[in-house]
Amino acid sequence: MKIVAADVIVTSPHRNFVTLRLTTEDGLTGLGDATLNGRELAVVSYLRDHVVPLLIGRDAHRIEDTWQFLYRSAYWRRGPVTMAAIAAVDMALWDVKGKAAGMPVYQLLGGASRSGLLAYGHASGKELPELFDSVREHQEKGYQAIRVQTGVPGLKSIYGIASNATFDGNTGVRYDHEPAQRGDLPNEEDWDTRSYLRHVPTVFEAVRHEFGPELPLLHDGHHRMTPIQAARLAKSLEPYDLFWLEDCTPAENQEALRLVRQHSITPLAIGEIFNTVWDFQMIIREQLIDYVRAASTHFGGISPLKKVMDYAAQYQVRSGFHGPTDISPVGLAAQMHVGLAIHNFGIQEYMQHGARTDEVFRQSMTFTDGFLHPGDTPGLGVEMELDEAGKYPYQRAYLPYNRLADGTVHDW
Ligand code: GCO
Ligand code: MG
Repeated sequence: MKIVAADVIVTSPHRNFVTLRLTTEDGLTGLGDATLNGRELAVVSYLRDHVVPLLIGRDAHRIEDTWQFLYRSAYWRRGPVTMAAIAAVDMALWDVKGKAAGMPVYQLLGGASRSGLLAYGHASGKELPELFDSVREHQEKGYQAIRVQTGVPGLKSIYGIASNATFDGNTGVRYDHEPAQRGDLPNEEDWDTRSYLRHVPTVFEAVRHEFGPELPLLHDGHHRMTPIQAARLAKSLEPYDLFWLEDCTPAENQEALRLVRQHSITPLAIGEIFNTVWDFQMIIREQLIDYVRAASTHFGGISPLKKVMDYAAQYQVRSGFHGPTDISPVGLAAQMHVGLAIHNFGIQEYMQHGARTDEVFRQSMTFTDGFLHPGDTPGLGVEMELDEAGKYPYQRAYLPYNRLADGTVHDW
């Protein structure tokens, strides 16, 4: 089943998405997500200029061989641009294979291990009343697990707060909580770790007091702490029984997690900016994390996601795949198929795309009573409306950055 066309489609219904669309000689199509938030066009070039010529004429059935060929023949390993490009090819090939077999991709991965995927959404508010409203809104939409982010006294703008959110009156969906700003230059935010460390435990105490002990709560540290600061935060949050504390230290310093573990039993999740199975090797083997935060899109696709989870299963480490709105509906579908099939599923992040995005990407997935299901349409269950996509040309967008009070650039 030869690949006869490979098109790279860029569209920006609410934010930029990069999608690879493969067509085979018998007319089957497959989609793959190649979106790298804030650096989208680098992946477009990697695909168009370097990968597409290698795909034409290849057998679409040979997923593993194509993955290994793209990874090894490039010689230059890893990195988000390379791995997003390979991810898109891998997902598109699984999509094609599912369609050829007449089965949803999760069937090809071993079949369903559960009836649905527990999802968590992003509640946020600058102050407590706003945050409580946001938690309630999420509960009304069915969410049974909720991530909590708040403002910090003295800081004007901080990661994870829906200050720029827009509200879709038709669907009741709030979207674009995510930090990417359309425009010519990135937004500058401010940061003060001491103030953050003092404030966050008081927020979780208030949330537990308001919503009780049952509701699973999550929090994202977004790589901003030193090892000892992260250990302090993880320890101080223990009374509030978090489902997980995410990205408490910078992703490059994996050994930092040893120190956090020595001090705390708060479960840890990491890996949304990791690119390969190898990035997880040591921290899974030493049981320094509890949840794998990899995304299908920045991690080389479905094939490596399944591999890392099979490895993690030996250490009772579970999945918590990265599902913000900058993962397209195609990337999200890829994660849902893996999550449904593996035994060691934990939770799926699900922020919800806006109505315009849903018109560009028609999806078979469902979200019912807090549980996701990818649907039973053959392949990934996502089709792209090309005319709709064509209405929204690329718009330059940057992620923000932080400075400390003395002007030093800091992780945001
Ligand atoms: C998350 C992530 C996102 C990232 C975003 C950057 O936990 O969902 O931290 O919010 O900031 O994906 O593009
Ligand atoms: Mg995160």
